Amino acid sequence: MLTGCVPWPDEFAQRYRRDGIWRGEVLGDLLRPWSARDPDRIAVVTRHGRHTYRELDTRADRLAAGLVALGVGPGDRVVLQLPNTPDFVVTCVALFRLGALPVLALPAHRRAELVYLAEYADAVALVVPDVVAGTDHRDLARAVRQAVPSVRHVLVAGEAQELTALRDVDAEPVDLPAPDPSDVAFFLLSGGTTGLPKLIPRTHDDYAFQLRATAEAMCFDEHGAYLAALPVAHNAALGCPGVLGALRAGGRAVLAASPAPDEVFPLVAAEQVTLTTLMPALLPVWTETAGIFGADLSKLVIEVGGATLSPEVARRVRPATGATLTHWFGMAEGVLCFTRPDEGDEAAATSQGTPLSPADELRVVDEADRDVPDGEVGELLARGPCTLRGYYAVPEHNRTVFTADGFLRTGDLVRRDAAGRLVVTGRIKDVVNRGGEKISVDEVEAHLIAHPAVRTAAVVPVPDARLGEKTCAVIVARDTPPGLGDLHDFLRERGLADFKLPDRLHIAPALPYTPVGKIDRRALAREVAAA
Ligand code: J2J
Repeated sequence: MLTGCVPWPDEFAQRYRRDGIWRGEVLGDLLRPWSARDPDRIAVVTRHGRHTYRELDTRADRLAAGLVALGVGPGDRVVLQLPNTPDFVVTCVALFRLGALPVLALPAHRRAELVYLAEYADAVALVVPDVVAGTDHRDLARAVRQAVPSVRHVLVAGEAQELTALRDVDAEPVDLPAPDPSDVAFFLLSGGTTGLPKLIPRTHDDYAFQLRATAEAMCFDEHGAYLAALPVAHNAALGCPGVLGALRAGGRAVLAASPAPDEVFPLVAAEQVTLTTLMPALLPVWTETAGIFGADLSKLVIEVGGATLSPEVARRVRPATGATLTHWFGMAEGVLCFTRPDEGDEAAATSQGTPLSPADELRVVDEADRDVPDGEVGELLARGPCTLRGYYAVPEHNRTVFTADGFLRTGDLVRRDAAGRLVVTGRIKDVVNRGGEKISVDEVEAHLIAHPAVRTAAVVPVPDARLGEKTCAVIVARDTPPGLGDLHDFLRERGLADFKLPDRLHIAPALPYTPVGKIDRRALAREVAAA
């Protein structure tokens, strides 16, 4: 396995193989069977065009060969920041085929995040779009290349200027040795626990299982059409079953540029979409506007998760739209719990269901790691065939976030309801969940403290009706306190993604600390709420 990654112990790996959970499938084989069987079958659809399995399969082979010619090889890391486009799919599959490892950056990431990811992964290449919604990603890429010497290539989907155009990375297909299915296929970014966000290695075996099992659970097969309304770089839209699972099953992946009703509803109608994924904050928008767009959602199953979903919002979905809701608790780390489409609306409104597979082991524990009785709240610990055994290249961090016997400490508080379903009740990790976008408070605080007028700073969540939570920066100033606008300018200048800019500012004379000298975030959140 790639250095810096933690394999499953042999005993577990053997059991997962023996039980047919891991089947030795490699992700580079995506597109191949359907391209051979039914070449003209539609694989990917956008507002701009339709692409067949054969077309994408051939393009992936040629891109893989072109990457080899550039010197990109097995085990190399490539930071991939592409929006929901066929290029995303083709580039991922090409990298899987040659055994190079995509590191999936989000479209919202800016210079600070891209530099961090490229450095952390020691990436050899960066793949970006040209311009998206006014942001020139080529400028970001140039800055990354300058800051991170390991980055030898910048590939641009679209107008490349002096950089290399992705479309020109093209060569006659070559034979490539298949990667070992137990090895890492790509990296996802963690929503965070403590400190800076970490990289999550996902293996061919474990992700292929996730794609297959989630598709089966959602009854998604070759007749299905999956709508990616969220960024495909996020686990929820990538592989639950998401775009990759849809392609594995021989269905269609419909790529939307955004989850806005005028973007998605025409696609739902034209492509007869059967499955999609949403964050809770968007659900009311869809429920309220489906009628206006005349959208028939009665055949649609919506997976909702990523942040707290209110039962009232959930209960309105079927009456207003006819769609079936499934409620998910997911982590890019691999833990997945969800209600199945046939479990009934009340289960979906009030719980996050049951684990993906019987091989998933979930524990709910108290502060001393003792299992709490059913019905009581505790931290969720998880171990299983697609739950990682260690974050990439952070052995010390791994010692604290995994138990000695390999359970991941999720940092989420949960209980089991009377029917044995999981219910998420809160969180003990230092993350703000802003409508499903995870913000590591340590990361933002480190930037805030660099501001000359800031003596010290903390970031805490504040309740928000639409997003569930927003961020509040609590600042202890050196002299004249900065304004929120100043802080935004400063953080943008430092290259931070917009969704991490604090929504509110609170100036305090000092921060409260716990007896062990950590910032007392609970007390601070109370202080901010009372202000
Ligand atoms: C409250 N908090 C939740 C829920 C996740 C499917 C769906 C979501 C994600 C995802 C995903 C929650 N209620 N229903 O990867 O495949 C919070 C928890 C969790 C963190 C993980 C998927 N569902 N959360 O959101 O890696 O705090 O994955 O630990 O982005 O989201 O975030 P992320």
